[in-house]
Amino acid sequence: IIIKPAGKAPRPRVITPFPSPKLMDLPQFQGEHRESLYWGTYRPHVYFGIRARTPRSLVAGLMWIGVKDGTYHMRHVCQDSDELNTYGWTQHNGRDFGHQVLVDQGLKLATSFLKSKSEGSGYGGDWAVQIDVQTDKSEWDNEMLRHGHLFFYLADESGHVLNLAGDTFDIDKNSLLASGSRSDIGDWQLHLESKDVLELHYSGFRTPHIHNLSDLVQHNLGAQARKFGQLLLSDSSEDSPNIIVFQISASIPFKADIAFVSGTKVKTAKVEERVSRLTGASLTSLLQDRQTEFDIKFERCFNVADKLEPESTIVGKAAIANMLGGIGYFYGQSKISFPENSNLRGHDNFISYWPAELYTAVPSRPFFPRGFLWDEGFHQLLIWRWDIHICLDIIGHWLDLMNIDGWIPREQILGSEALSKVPEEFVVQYPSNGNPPTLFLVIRDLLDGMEKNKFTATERNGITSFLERAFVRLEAWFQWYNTTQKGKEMGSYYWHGRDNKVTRELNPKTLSSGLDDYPRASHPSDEERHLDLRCWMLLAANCMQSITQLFKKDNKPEKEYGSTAKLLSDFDMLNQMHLDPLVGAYFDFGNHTEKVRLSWKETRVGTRELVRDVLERPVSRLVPHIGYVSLFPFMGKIIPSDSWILEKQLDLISNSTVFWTDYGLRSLSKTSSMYMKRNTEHDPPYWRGPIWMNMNYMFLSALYHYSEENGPYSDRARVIYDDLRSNLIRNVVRNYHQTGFLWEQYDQKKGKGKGARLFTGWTSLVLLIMAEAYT
Ligand code: 6A9
Repeated sequence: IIIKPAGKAPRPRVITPFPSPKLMDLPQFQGEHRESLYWGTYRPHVYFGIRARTPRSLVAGLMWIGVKDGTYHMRHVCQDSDELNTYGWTQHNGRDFGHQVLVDQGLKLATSFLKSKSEGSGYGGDWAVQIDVQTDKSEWDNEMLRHGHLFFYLADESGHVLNLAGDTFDIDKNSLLASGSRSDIGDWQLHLESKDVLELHYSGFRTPHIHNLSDLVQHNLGAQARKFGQLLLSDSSEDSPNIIVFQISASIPFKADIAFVSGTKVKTAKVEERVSRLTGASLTSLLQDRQTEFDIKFERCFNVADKLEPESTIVGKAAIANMLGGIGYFYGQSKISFPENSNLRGHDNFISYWPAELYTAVPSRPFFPRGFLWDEGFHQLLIWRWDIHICLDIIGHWLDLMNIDGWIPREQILGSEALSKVPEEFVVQYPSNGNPPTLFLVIRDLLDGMEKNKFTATERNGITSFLERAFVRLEAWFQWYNTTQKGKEMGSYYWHGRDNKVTRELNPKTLSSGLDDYPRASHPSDEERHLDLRCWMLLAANCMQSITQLFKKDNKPEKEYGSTAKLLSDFDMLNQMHLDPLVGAYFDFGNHTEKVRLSWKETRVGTRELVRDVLERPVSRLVPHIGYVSLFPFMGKIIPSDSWILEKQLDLISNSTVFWTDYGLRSLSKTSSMYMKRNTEHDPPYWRGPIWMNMNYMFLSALYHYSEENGPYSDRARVIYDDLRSNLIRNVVRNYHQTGFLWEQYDQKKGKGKGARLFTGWTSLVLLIMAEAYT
């Protein structure tokens, strides 16, 4: 009998938080730590944006007018269609400094961000922005680029009124633009300084919706432009504005320094002193110091100085800078499919998760500016080496998103700004679906680092108390996979949630695996055994066992994880379940036929559709596609170093009709029947050929491991390792310099960057490849 508390409906399990103390309430995340990370460039979806790590923040951002094909365009939210030649952070330390370069046709902008806490500052300290505007030499007589127009805005998400300093501005006399007051930071002021002659205009708005700021400004400008044929804001404001936009116009080149100071009410606030420190020559020199510090820390963390050519070092720095500069803070509620087992993929069958914060690195600022669970594990492989406290803070946020069943939603779309970037049909998350538990990769690294004394005493304590509190959540997470994703046979697992009623997909997708359209059994069933998931489970079990040993908890759970780890690393059992000894390769198992194709059918009179045709009854068997999944046992370093099977893996890897290309290992063998096949009329191949950096990093890690092991194949592993490593680095570096971007994946034929550009999530692992720093 469930006893309901009077008047309250029971909360559905799926939206019930995991009932244990939150990681983010740990002392290490309070006090100085929390304050030091308060303000940041935590709005990665805009070209330049600032906010604080609080649900309803004061936010700042930048827009500018770009010129393309003889017309003006407003730039604000990162959009691929803007076709910037390049943009991204060349330096960023994740805390108090960043430098970004943006090239918009003939226009070149640089945005620098700096934080500083001085005597008198309010909570979180002060910050400054330096914006540098130039044109390319070739555009010096382009009339349209004679003047530059920047729009710097402040918006208060909690609706507080922002006070304009005046009706007109003469910043030579008075640098104050606006002021206000908030409970978190006290009174604040915004100042503008420049050596150049600036023309200043403004507009104020009152609205609760700040995610369509671009429209607001554009409408206002548009109205003016029609009236006066000019691109100037109207110098007007609605009553009690919570958004104010300052238009800064000047002839190019020019620089503008913006200083935000808080705690200004106090007598001893020394506002003038702080503003002058955060603008002009003083700001420039502070920025230079931080640049130097960034370079020194880069070398200290990654040790690449004598390993790399200068053009590779530039890419390595861009990789870590964009990873850190791509960290965002989000607040909101996920939409969860409900009822949980509903197969209706309608928009109304959802329930809201509890309101939650997420501090996370995003995979791609223009395309996927939000959190993704398995991407995060890869991100942290870089971030922990740079700043362990940021790393723990991010992982802590993710673990706090766990529900009472031990489930963490895979994709986090929190808040209206994040939501505005996602088509409706992709928003709802399914509680039956997982995603690879890559956070265990990081935890393994941290445990390993502690054993090898890589951390200072404080860092060590931080990691230990983190893991101590995380333990019950990690246990629940492990159990969630171990129970909900288990297969029919002992020691087998499969990704649940594949659709077995498809009529259009060539092969039903497995989004939860992270490998989306990577081909699996043609007919999803509970007989399936997914090799990748089994290997992830071994990683998780090993990790859980190590943590238990670390804390010497009572022996019972240790035995349990130990026995799961033992079961899953049993080589004979693995081979029995997944190896085809004739090919020497590992495969999924399931209900499968190779005789599936897409063909055009007349469905209604006059409409032709591409539908799935199954030409043969599927049978239970190994699923014969050689690709990334086949290499998981190798990647997991499960294969004994003297085994003939290891030799076979090296054969497959170095075989250019199977994995090998001059640009990295391709995701699916050319010999697979699904190689480069579309999944539907509208779904081009994704994980069916192209080269992905996260997996290549893992394979390099294994090659490196086997090259160091005693065994008959260590020399061969070394040779392959060296070739693969230099192929990957060369190709990513070449693409970066040719196109201005890191890419989501790389084409296996010519090495060309593909998919989302400015993908600075796991592609940034190229830096760890440069540094030869492996998990
Ligand atoms: C689609 C369309 C504006 C796909 O990097 C994030 C994920 C990976 O976790 C996954 O392994 N990417 C990989 O296969 C991108 C997923 C984007 C899904 C959202 C909505 C919006 O387009």
